Amino acid sequence: MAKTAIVTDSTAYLAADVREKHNIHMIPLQITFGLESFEEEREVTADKFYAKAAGEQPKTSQPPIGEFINLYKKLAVEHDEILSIHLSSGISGTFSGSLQAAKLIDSAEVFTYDSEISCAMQGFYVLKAAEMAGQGAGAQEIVEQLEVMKQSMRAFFMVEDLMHLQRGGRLSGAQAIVGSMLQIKPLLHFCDTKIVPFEKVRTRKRAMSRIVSLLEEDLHSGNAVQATIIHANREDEAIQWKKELEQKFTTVEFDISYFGPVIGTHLGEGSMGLGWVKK
Ligand code: MYR
Repeated sequence: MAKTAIVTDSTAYLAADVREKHNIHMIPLQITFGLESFEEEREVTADKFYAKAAGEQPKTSQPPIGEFINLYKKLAVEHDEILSIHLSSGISGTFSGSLQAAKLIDSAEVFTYDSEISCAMQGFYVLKAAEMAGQGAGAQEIVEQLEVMKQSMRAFFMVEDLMHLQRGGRLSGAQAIVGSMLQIKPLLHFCDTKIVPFEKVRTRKRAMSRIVSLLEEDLHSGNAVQATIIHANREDEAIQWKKELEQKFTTVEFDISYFGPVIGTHLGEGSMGLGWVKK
């Protein structure tokens, strides 16, 4: 039986007790306000972040490579393999940092996995990996299972103001809609590791109902799915949406998660999304 350690970063937004229960190790990305930097989830959490960000524009950065090296070395003492699962390589240098650090470790084999997404959907992969590692699976076997999951992983989200994504340079393929951008709320999704507009939608209500119809389409193809609503400081709205979704889709298991400080910096307060994966 292999002894495999599971590592992720803070943007999976897995609560500390969940990480502890499943032996998941977390490396934080960083948030900078002025000259002060904070480790996400350890020193700055979503509850205080949005109020602070309203007054001062934060910046984000990937974890320093030393963080990966130190953690991998520590885990290598008691594990044969390490599987490090990160937010999409198309929006952050975090995955590339983990890859570089992996090459410097020789006392255990380090596998790195590009989730090609982020937030609760990255968390789906991490929890699956931790479950399999707990049953003695090796990293290669786990990665094969994550690749199967990737085929049914979908997430759509909308922002209140595209300026945050534009300013951070994380919106790709937007040229086509740039002229009318101010009047619309484009539905966004990931394509080939990057965030691109999926469809132009005029209002928040229509964007949310379009997401619901996309989920419905997937259910018609016979998939039993687990789904998560993700919100940027809009908990009441998320709870209300969850109630409506649960009434409409009685076979789907819904959960609520959040866009934490790093992702919230790039999406802005009020953003909302729904992601799902085949069970
Ligand atoms: C860094 O500084 O390396 C972090 C950059 C993070 C960019 C985040 C862009 C928005 C991601 C939206 C994820 C939505 C998942 C459903």
